Amino acid sequence: MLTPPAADAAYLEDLYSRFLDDPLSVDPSLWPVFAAWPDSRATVHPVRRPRVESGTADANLVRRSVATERLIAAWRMHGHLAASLDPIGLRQPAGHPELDPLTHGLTPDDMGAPVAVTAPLGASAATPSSILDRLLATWGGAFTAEVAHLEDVEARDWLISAIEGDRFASPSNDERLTRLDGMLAAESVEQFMNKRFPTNKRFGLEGLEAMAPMWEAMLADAASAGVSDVVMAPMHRGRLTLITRIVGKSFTAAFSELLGTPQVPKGFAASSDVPYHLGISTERSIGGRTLRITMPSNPSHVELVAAVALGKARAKQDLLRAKGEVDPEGKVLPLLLHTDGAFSGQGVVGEMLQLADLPAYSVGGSVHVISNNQLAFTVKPEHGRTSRHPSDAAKAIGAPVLHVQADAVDQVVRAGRIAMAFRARFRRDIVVDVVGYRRRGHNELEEPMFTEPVRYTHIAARPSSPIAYAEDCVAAGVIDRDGVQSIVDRHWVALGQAHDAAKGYRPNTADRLAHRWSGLKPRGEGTAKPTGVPLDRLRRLGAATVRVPDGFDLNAKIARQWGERSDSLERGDGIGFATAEALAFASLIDDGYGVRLTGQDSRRGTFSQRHAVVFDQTTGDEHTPLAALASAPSRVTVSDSPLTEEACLAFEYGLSITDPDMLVAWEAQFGDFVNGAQAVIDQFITSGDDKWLRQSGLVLLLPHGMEGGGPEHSSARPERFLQLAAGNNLSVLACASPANLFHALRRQMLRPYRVPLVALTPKSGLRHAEAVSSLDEFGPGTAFRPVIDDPDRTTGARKVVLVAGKLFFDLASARRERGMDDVALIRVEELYPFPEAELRAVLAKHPGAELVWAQEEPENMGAWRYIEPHLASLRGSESRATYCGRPAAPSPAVGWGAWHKAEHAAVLDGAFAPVAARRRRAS
Ligand SMILES: Cc1ncc(C[n+]2csc(CCOP(=O)(O)OP(=O)(O)O)c2C)c(N)n1
Repeated sequence: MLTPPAADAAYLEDLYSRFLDDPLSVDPSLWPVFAAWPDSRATVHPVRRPRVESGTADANLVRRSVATERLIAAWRMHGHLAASLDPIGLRQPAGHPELDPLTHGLTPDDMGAPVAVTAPLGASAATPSSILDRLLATWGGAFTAEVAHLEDVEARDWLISAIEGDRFASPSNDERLTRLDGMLAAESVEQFMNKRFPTNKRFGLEGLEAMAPMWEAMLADAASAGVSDVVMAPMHRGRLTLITRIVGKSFTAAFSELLGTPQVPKGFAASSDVPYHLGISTERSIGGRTLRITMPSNPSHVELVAAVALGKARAKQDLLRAKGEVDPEGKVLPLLLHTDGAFSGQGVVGEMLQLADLPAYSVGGSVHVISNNQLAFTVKPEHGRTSRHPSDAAKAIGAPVLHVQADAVDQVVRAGRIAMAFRARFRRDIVVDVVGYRRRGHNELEEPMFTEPVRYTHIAARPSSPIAYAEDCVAAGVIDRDGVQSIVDRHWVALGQAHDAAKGYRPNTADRLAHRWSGLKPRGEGTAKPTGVPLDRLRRLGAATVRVPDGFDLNAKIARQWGERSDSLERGDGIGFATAEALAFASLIDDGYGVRLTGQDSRRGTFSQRHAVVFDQTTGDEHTPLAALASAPSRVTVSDSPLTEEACLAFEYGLSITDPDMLVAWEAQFGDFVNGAQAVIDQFITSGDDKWLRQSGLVLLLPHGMEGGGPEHSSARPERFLQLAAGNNLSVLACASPANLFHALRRQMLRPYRVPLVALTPKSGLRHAEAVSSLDEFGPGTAFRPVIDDPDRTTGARKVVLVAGKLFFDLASARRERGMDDVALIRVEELYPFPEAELRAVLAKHPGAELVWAQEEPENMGAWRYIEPHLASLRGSESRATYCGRPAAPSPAVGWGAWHKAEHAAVLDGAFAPVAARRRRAS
């Protein structure tokens, strides 16, 4: 290699640096000399193309150099298509024409000739041939990456430099020994399981054991970078190794779970979950530092838990922020584990990735690791996705992707370490795709030869990944065979001992309400602190919700709306839903709680009712009046959300199970759209405490009501929530009283436990003249009223109509029109828990009255089928309640306005008609 001559070194250095900046600025005869100099300053320095006359020697040099530049760029962009990622070797790399020197006009004769380019680090000479060798070694082997799509040039060049500069590529013997130990430990766990738990599903790690030393190295790097909390999103693959060896659960506890022993004291009521869904929180000491590792429990539904983990990470960061931590993102790391079929297949992954850089959701970047065994149960990649790699969705957010072949153990660890270093430096998402195989079936009970005979014949003939690595280590003199055997023996002895101990292992406490939650009680125990607030405080807080900085150019319509709010507070009556909600939030913040509200258009409010964030009409500056009440900025968030329900709701759930002192509310744009997150509702929100003993006080605000909006702007499907309600797992409300919504929101924080609240919220009711409360109803001594008696007919009614939500106002006006004051209209504001005592007391005041349940929804929807048995048990079979509402229908609402009106009129008529007439109509 040419090096600068001793004489005139400074002059040459100067020329060299000018050459690096612009080759045209130096004599072309120096290009080959300078091109071969080692350049520590830049590996990807742009070299502008010189203008020279064609046909000369210089012209050939330029042609070769330009072509070589293209070749280098092509490898940095498409090298992943040439990499050997399949350890079995059955899936050949796709290749790409631009990886071929000939495509760029480089002939065999050119390959040994000098070129004037800044060669990749490690190229032995500045010739196309040496450069190609280096490109092949760095991008086309067992490790490769996709970085060309990064817009951030510094981040891209850092990665190229790490890759071409062989960062973390030379482990010491001690490091290799540690890795070998991790590999053999993983293999021992799997084999032990095979022997002792042959019929348990375990979703083995075999074929991807290199993940174990990679995870361990990643945690070590996190600890040494100052991370104190790692929030891990788990996955099913390799779960037992992950939770024991990496997260730190004892093998005794893990085996006890696998033996089917309940992990709660005798007599404890909870529905529980299968062992491979159970999360854990541990503290590990790594390299002299303590790392808290949190792994939330997860349902079978793949990938949902990743968004939950993100929400947890954000909550932890926000709590640190509120305590004055200047770099909470440096302290809390989301490490999200995925599997290949799930990552490419599940839509929630794309939704979750899109949260990465949004102010209300960002966590300073997540490290994603995909366990890619190239099969999803029995589905092969060619049937499971169109994209080249399972990781391709991550490129949409500009995340770099490192691909690595799983049998190249040191490269796998290297990939994990580069990802950690990248996140630590750039605070952005990065993906590691570990491509291996699955030694057995999807779980250990199924036969892979049914669908993958060729692949599995090859797999059966291969040594396991840990054994192959052990052989490498023996060959390299890192350890001898006896040493390997003694590692294996040590693991087997430990596993055997843990298994013996597991047989007698009985936890005497349930894992719940720890740490930040220790002041809370189990669900349903104890009563709420008073939710009423002194009236002068309410007026003060109400004023704060409409305060803007001096000189703020407030929109005139909002100013008018806010003026009405101020007037109503001053007068002490006419307080509508928007003000009630603002008072609930403001008073909770004033009490010291955090408040977070997100949803599509939630800052303004779908119905232009909220204006929790206002915008200066001249400058566009935004202002959040509630924030002024907060003890720290991170305790109040009002944010619009992306147009997703599933990932957003999962994220908010993650926040809600982490910070019990934050009212976390998510609002559907219309309640109808909440079903996009049905899996989150089923698997986490309604059942999480029952399965995993993790409480959530999440609030779902779901605009609901049949107002002619058609099938998808009418119903939040209350029937579904009511079907999911059991064991006090939820509150389901349909408030017609603004004061009641105020109390319900406050109750979420003021009761001694947390349960989710599903509130059907008004649409037209937001501006309904009668949908108002007086200030007194918010004051001291007032509380949430599950049932509101009829002030106009308190006793002796001929008929009692029970109703939830805004239909009450329509019925009240229909009653006035008809002059039927012998009918009592009772509002059932809380549908679940069923307010049995309150209803019994009210009904007792109308002995012998005909009882009607009125609803707007079709008979197979709404609350009827849920509430009818409850009413039957209240009244006995003699005087069962009858139904008044729309007939059963497949779709919740009609589309034509005229039909809607006719249906609505029929519901109102029916409520006041004699029973027989209503029966006639129904038939
Ligand atoms: C949403 C959802 N659909 C289907 C399943 C059933 N299921 C569990 S694992 C699995 C295959 C997952 O394949 P992959 O993501 O590649 O992970 P691997 O098991 O191969 O490691 C399927 C279909 C599920 N758990 N969740």
